[in-house]
Amino acid sequence: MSTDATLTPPQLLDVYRRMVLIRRYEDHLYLLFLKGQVPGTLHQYQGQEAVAVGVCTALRVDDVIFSTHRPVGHLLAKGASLKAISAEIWGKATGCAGGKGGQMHLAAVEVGAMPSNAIVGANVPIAVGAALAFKLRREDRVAVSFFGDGAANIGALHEGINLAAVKDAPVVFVCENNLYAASTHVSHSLRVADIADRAAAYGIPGRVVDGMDVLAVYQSAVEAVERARSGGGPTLLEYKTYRFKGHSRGDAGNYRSKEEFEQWRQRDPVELFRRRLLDEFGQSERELEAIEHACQAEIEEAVAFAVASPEPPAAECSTHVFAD
Ligand SMILES: Cc1ncc(C[n+]2csc(CCOP(=O)(O)OP(=O)(O)O)c2C)c(N)n1
Ligand SMILES: [Mg+2]
Repeated sequence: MSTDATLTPPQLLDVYRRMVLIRRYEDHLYLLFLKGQVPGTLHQYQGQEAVAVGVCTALRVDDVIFSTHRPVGHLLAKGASLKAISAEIWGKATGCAGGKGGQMHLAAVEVGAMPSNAIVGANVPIAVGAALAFKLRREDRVAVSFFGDGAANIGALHEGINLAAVKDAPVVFVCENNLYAASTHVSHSLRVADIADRAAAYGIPGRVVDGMDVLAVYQSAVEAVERARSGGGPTLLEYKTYRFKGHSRGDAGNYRSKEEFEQWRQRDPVELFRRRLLDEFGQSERELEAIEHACQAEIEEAVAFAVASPEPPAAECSTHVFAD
């Protein structure tokens, strides 16, 4: 099935806005983290923006996404509040998990971003469960599971994808292959060049797509989402991408060569799309700069909100631990 999905000029600019918001927010957090102003740890999304934004642009608000230990990009792409995310990262009462979750446990259920899951591969069966519920209730909704190359060898992932396949569950599996699981290169954990090849074993379509090209991501996601929505069952999409920062706090990424890094940096997804907006889609430099300034202002406002927010009350320490 092939659908030629095109975006209107305002939609194209909104794609750019979300990519810039993710990039600038993550860069800003990184600097504050180095200054010792951000509590906890960070797993950053710079370099992978085209995947989150391309996929989420193919979704409706009431479609749901399930994210990972690297959730900021997915949540912002789905339209989550930057203030609630920031307050959560700062462990404040105004955070999206009341300050109890931190950077790896973000949610914005009101826009379909379900609580992110830091256990590698664990969101796959949960996304399948959500998709089966949509199907049983005859709800016109689709679930998306985001996971990394490192999750591709987790047992629960295979059980989940297989169950989704046999039940024609309305779910899309999005593998962000950024070549590394922490410091382990994919060549040490896989004998196949493409994780998407494994789709054949489940009897579902699998596709390899350039994860640095947001419009290619969008097009492939539209097709997979339409297939899921129309009862055709799941698709396994593998996006070839790269993370520009280390795996987490304090990782300088020394296991990667300068040449490899530079090669991917040349294909910076935000820069690539910016150039296309100017050269191909007739957008003006002024328009793009206005978007960039607005993102910067939103980021500063959100961080100020997080810093000024109150700590969670001590009395709430044991609430939300057991069901009432
Ligand atoms: C089951 C499990 N094993 C190990 C970890 C520790 N861990 C956190 S992230 C990570 C690497 C994940 O790599 P990948 O799935 O490729 O995602 P990426 O970090 O590249 O986005 C590991 C091993 C974990 N959180 N869960
Ligand atoms: Mg990875």
